[in-house]
Amino acid sequence: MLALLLPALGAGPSAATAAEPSADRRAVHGLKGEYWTQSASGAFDFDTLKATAFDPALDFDDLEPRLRERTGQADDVSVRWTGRLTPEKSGAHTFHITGDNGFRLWIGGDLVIDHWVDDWDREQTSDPVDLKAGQAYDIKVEYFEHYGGSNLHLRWTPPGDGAVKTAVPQSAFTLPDGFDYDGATGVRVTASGRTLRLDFPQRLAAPDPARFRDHVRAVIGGAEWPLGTVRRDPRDASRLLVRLQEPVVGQGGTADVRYDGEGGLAAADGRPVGAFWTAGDNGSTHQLTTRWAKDVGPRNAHPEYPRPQLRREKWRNLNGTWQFAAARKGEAPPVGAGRRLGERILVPYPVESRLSGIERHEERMWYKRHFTVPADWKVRPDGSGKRLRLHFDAVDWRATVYVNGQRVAAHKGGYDRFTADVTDALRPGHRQELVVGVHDPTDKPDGENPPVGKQRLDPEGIWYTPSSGIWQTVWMEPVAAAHTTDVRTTPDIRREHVTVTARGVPDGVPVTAVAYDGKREVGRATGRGGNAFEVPVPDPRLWSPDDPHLYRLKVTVGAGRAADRVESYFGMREIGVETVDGQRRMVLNGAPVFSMATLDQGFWPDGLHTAPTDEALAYDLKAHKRMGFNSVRKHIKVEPDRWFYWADRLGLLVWQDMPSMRSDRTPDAAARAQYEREMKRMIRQHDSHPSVIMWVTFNEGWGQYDQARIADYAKGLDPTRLVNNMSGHNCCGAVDGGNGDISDAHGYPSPQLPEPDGRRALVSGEYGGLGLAVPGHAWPVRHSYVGVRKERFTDEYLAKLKEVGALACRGGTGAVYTQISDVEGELNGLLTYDRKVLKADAGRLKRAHEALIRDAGRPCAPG
Ligand SMILES: [Ca+2]
Ligand SMILES: [Ca+2]
Ligand SMILES: [Ca+2]
Repeated sequence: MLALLLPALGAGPSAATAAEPSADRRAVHGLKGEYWTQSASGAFDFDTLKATAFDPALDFDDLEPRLRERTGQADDVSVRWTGRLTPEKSGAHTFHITGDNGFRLWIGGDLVIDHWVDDWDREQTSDPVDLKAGQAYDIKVEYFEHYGGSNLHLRWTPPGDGAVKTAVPQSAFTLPDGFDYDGATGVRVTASGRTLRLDFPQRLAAPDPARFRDHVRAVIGGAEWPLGTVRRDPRDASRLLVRLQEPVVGQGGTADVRYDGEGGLAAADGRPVGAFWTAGDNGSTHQLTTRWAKDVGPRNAHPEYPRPQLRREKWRNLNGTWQFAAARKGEAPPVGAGRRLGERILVPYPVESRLSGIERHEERMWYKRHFTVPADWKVRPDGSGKRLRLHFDAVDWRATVYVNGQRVAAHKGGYDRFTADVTDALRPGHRQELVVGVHDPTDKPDGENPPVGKQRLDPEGIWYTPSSGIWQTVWMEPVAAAHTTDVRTTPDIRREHVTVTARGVPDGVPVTAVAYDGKREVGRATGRGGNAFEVPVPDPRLWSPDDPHLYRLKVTVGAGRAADRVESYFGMREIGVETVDGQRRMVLNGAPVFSMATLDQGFWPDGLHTAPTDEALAYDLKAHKRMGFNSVRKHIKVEPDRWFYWADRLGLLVWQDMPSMRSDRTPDAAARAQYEREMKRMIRQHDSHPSVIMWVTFNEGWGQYDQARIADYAKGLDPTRLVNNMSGHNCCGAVDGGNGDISDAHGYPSPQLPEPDGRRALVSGEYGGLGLAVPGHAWPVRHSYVGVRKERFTDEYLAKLKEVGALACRGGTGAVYTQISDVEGELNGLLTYDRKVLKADAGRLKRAHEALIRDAGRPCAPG
């Protein structure tokens, strides 16, 4: 029914509301801008006046479009803004300007900032200027743009304790005498994100909606927005309401509105309203949500078995609703029946996420719940039965765990599983109390500088909202006293066996491993304790992206009824670097392979670090396959085991980054030691996945130190995989450790390759970054490498892929397109942040990727 009603709202001019004289003109807030060209490049003068226009305030991130529109050129332009400034408070006001390029400011005729200098983005601050509340002062700002980018921001710090520096608001400005303006003065996207409100200084005649709409453009959050019906506000004749066809996401940004004066808009007295170009706020509170969010609830919060490579029959998931409270440093743990916590959180969604139900940042917090141990688990502290192990698959960053008031675990590291044997803390016949304390400093200036990846307390551009606290599954299981904590499997395709190590098994205890292809047993062997032994896999069916074949592995520790029985899986594959046709190349199972990946950051609009569901977790990987990628680079984040399980099953080659520390700080000794501990744990936890082919130990110099030693350390921990010591060693002050198996350069938008060193294989570890905002599915733009039009997106993508192909002929053996999905205000995904829109033609990409992967394995044609 709604669809039928909507056109009626925008029906043509109404005769019922007669035009009234515009006697009640409102005061117009804003400034008069004169746009001039200069007499010569570098003259920085006011030579020829090209246009006079209304500007609501001086808070321009990008002046280029306005300069071009108003003067015909975007360089060698000067602007003079004049008007009146009326402060709300009396006292000393300090003014601040940053700009690209020069500027100066007069208040009440006095020159208070003079920076007529050809530089950029160097803030200038005035001496305090004494102003009286309610009194209007003349204000004049002059500005010149030389070349390149251009921006200007006028801010002030009003008097009073606790006053903060803010943009001088539009409400403080009024137009100078003699400058008449009849266009929109106020612009706002309303809370629903569905309506654009335009306020005018006079009453309007009812507009002709279709005609007006054809002559007005709105760029909201950096994206051209599709406009729906237009009507005059029935309650305010000086206001237009424009329906937005897609909802605007409420994450800041501005609405920029232009009208060319040809759309028939007129004041109530019939005088036409002239062209205008103005801007205002995004007041939307609408948020992006994935299709999976509706499936999430206390009984459906990642219920799947969380450790696919070490399965036991009995287990219990402890995700769901927990008690929650913010915590203070040094606070005693809230143990005991009298200490209920005031809030509820849905585990395992990070506290900042909407799915958690809390949706705010906390640096310190308490989690609490109770659990019971099933009687048939036969858990007994006296040695006659099983032990109970409690698993936290990831808690960012420092966690302390109490069971019935007894401290059972303390762990630092935000991306790895930790486990406690809690048997001795259990109370017989009672429900058990579980309390978890968390401290997560993220990138706090005086914090511990842990590995954080892209998390920032003050997110902007390529840095995103942090995830704190429990963010992966919490669960428990009964185990035999002698049991394995981790089954490591290392395939050897030449000697046709898999090496099995049952970590954690006490010395001398027998360990039997049997490998199956489907139901058919292919080999078995027995070892002892935690020592490696070989299980034959004759004539193996090799694992590859084209045929991700997995073998099952059953492992028995000990014998008889007390034995520990687990099931795992492995893939038979080999990765290396060899010389092929004179070039160092990545080689999979003895044949050259071109590793074509996306940059995959694993952020979600509703769950942040935690995918809403397991289906969502698999979705991005399936999207890779659908588009013909054979690889994925998991960028400075470590996913749950189930993500690797999906990569193993679907057939993707994983480049796994170590999450970096802060990019703007050299880590101290403690932070370095912690980085190495967390890297070791990452490698050990994921060193049996056939999908993982590469460890990336640093990225673009972020938190870098001892590059060569760290790469060697990773290689020593896992000699069967490749090590990339510095992805993007050509970028941003990064230092190439010179070692490892891979040499990696970044380029935007075109891919680049490092110079060959005759030893390492060359990759383009990041390229692309084609930006496209899809209205209704995007945050306002905060960062974009290159803007691309929607209808050109696939062509532009394929043009860059062609360059990847050309580099493959010069020795390129892998490439990583930035990126699989938009993340917050970084809109360069193939998918939107909510995963609802694929920007490219999947079929064309698939064909092109398959051709590249096929041809890159062959010698290149000369030329
Ligand atoms: Ca400039
Ligand atoms: Ca320019
Ligand atoms: Ca965090």
